[in-house]
Amino acid sequence: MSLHITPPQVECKTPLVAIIGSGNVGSALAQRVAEKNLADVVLLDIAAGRPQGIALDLMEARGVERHDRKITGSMDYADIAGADAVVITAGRPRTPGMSRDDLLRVNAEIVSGAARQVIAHAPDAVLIVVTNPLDVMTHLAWKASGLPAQRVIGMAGILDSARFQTFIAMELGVSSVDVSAIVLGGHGDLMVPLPRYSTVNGIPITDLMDAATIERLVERTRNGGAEIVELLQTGGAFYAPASSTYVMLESILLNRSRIVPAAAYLAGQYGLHDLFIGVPVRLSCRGVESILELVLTDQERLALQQSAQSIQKSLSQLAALTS
Ligand code: A3D
Repeated sequence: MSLHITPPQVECKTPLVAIIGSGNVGSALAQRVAEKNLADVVLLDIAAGRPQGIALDLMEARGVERHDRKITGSMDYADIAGADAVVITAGRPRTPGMSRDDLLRVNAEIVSGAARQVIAHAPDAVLIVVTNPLDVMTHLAWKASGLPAQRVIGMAGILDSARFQTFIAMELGVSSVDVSAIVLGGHGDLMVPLPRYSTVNGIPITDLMDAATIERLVERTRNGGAEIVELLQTGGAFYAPASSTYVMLESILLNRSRIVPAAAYLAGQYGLHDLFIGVPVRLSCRGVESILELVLTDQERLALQQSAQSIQKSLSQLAALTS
């Protein structure tokens, strides 16, 4: 032996993302975070062997994918210590015919339990919630964790907007890259796609398509999750949800200040109080740096209020179920 490479004497701190739930969304997200070299990843699950197996599989791809991120799998929350961001994907996905609200009770317990563990082991992390029903689960995670509202955010708006963006691009036969779309409101049937604020390279889609075509794309967007559930039959979407969550993580960990729609806590903005709902936010290392209040028409404002009422109803239902 003529050459000797000395192992590093001091471990440097690399950003760490903990993902609670190593199912379809969690494992796709872990792959994206690691392969884009954003952060090391801890995958946590209650299913014995699954987080460890996914982590080892992803580790074995490192040489091929040419990155140095460490991916570990665990069933022990102690291993998320030091996480800069934690993503909760733990829960049950929808099955055909099941509404997001059917998931309410079963996922409420899972998410609240996870949020309590997060605060115990990674108290400085920004918390992103993905589990459905999204807006209600984000509210529960905030309550259970006791974190400032700024540091708890729900992922849905980027995904819903990405679906709208895709359908607009497909309809017009243009590149998705040139389409910018925005969807506000809760992640449910009453979500609020905003055609007036959706553009193709700056041109509002209201100048490019007639009202009936836009309404058809809006409906397909509202039904975007269910369309994939019907096709897959054994679970929900996970690639686009993982990509969307990645955008949030990147803006937080790299302090990029991206303006994205996400479920944030409202205290009077848009005339709404004490609930999490999808609005445009500026995401920085501190979480939600600020909330942007778009100028809405009466119709758009009403649609947002109806979406908010449906979230409030689920919150009250849940309170009644658990009292
Ligand atoms: P799935 O592949 O079933 O993964 C869920 C994982 O959570 C499984 O591996 C379970 O073992 C694990 N799990 C269950 N309970 C616990 C617990 N107490 N602690 C830790 N892990 C646990 O589902 P999925 O990855 O397809 O979806 C996960 C969640 O995200 C579901 O609630 C979906 O409805 C939701 N989801 C939301 C969006 C949004 O846009 C908001 C998109 C896609 C999925």
